[in-house]
Amino acid sequence: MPRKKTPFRAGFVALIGRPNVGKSSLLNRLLGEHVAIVTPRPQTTRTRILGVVNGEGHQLAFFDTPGVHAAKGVLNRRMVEAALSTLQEVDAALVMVEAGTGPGGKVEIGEGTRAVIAEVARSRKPAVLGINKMDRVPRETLLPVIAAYKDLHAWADIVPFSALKGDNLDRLVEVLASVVPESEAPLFPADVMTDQAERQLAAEYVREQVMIQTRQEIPYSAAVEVESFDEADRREGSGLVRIEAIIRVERDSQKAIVIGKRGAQLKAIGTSARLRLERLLGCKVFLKLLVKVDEHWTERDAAVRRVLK
Ligand SMILES: Nc1nc2c(ncn2[C@@H]2O[C@H](COP(=O)(O)OP(=O)(O)OP(=O)(O)O)[C@@H](O)[C@H]2O)c(=O)[nH]1
Ligand SMILES: [Mg+2]
Repeated sequence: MPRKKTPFRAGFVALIGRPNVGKSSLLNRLLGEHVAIVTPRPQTTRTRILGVVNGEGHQLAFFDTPGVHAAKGVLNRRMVEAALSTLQEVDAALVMVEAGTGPGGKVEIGEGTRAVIAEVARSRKPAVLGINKMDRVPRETLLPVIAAYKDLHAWADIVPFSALKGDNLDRLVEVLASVVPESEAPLFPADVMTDQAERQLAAEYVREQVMIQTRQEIPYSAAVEVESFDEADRREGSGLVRIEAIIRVERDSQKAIVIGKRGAQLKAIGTSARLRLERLLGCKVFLKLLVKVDEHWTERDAAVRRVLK
């Protein structure tokens, strides 16, 4: 008897969860490219980011989303809306939480995480629970974490993994591929990896360094816009791309900090961002950065819309 062919499966999967649980790290790890910026701070991702993963018999189109939090201010509200509205457009959700227990081994599931799970339940989409950062905890502490989450929702499955180390990601992808629909054909051609244009990534790499290298409210007050992206001297695997970008902050005092003493801070931000960009573009990069004050832009609708476009 001829063996029945396993059907091809393809679908959109939302990566959703509280800020800082490792959603963007997972996307990058699965793609093997830095398409979503990652920092140790919460609220790093501001818009939805597509990343397409192709495997044997399946294609998973992930949407990385901003972390869901009790948002204050226009910018943060828009970020949370972007995350939650993504749930309506996908075939399945990967709800991400972090491994780990509180004092005395007690598993604490916060209000925020419960709210995310409630939204996922309301969407009625099949959901997998992903317990990330398993590299940080002894294996035996995973069981009580799984037990605590098990009854909170009718999960399609629960998978612990480490986006950082790559542990158990094969299993995660296998589970996700089993919950997306059968499909005649892939959703995207094989050469599509992300919707992030190089110009956008350039702005994001600069913002990543601002977030990593500055403190207090600056990471949340900064937006980066690429003014020019000149590739006239770019050659396949060599040459030069000239990029000019503006870092917008909300106050004069923030501008002074981002520039630093004799421009030292701005230089350090530029150097780190340039190195990542050179890796992405495969050529030398000349990166010019300017800092401008745009008073309270995170509170102004039109300014926020421009940044999130
Ligand atoms: N130890 C450990 N750290 C991780 C892992 N995955 C992510 N991280 C770290 O967690 C922090 C947050 O990672 P992100 O990927 O930016 O988290 P996110 O969920 O996208 O955060 P937002 O965009 O703010 O919602 C970074 O410092 C990562 O290096 C993991 O598997 N293990
Ligand atoms: Mg993120």
